[in-house]
Amino acid sequence: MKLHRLAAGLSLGLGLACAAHAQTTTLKIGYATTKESHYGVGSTVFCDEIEKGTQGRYKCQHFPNSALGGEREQIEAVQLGTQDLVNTSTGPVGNFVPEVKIVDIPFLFRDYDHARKVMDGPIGQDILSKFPSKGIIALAWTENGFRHMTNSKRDIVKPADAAGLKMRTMENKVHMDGYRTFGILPTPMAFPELFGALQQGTVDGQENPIPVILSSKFAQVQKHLSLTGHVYSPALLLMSPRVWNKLSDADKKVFVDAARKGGEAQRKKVNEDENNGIAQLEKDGMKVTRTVDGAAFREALKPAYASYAKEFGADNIKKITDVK
Ligand code: EAX
Repeated sequence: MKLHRLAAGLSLGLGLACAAHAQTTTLKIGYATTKESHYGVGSTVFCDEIEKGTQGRYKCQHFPNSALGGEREQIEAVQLGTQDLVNTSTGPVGNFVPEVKIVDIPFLFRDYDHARKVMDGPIGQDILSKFPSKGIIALAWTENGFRHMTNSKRDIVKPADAAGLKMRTMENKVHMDGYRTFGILPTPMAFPELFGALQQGTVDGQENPIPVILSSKFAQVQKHLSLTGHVYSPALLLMSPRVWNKLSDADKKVFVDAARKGGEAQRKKVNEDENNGIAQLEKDGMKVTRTVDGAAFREALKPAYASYAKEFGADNIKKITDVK
């Protein structure tokens, strides 16, 4: 009799385990930098939260270090449904959702507090609502950080120092138009190609937040770092509607809450990298120019601002700069 009961217990347990296993959906999440970077930290918190909040029915498989391609490629894959999630800077996003482009304007945000207030407030949340009609679900804002210039040739204090440098930029017209007013020769390039291009000298420099410069080890191929902080680079956790549309309302709430928690963790990591990263980059051999002539960069940018005002509306730009 005992054997019979044991067999019944085992088959029940096995059945439950299989049922549970059968219900587990593994989602592919990609991002540009390492699993230990700000994108990896934010993505890990998001993934832990959805696994917890769905009792293990959803979990992630990470693809760090641009394993699934550049950010534009990954956004396209999410739109097509061949990739489930991407944690990406807004760099290429404006090519899919034009309403995002306004937040890429150079010197638009005063500091991190201002930027985060805008993204978490009505302006930023309204931008997220523009994604579904373009076949992408924007779960939450995460964060890349304020961008600084690096190059192999010279210190940059004022625009004249940057003039003539061949600088890699993201595939982002708002950035490129702005950087041209500094006299820079902008060269748009997908992130995965950047380290090699810097190593071979195909470009003289690039611009990225400290967390990216750190985790991508740009100190190995760039001598000069100038803390220009010329652009705030927001980031987004984007999801494929293919997966989103299958979620129950309760699970949708779990995913959005998890993405917000991931964004908070990512911002915390950006803060840490901003506080400790510059000293680390100096230790790694970079020559850091801490004080740049911000007023001269803003002055140089004025012609681009005229076209930004025409494209986005001066009142819409003012709504962002007025956020206290
Ligand atoms: O999102 O392409 C870039 O320079 C981005 O800042 C990088 O991929 C991190």
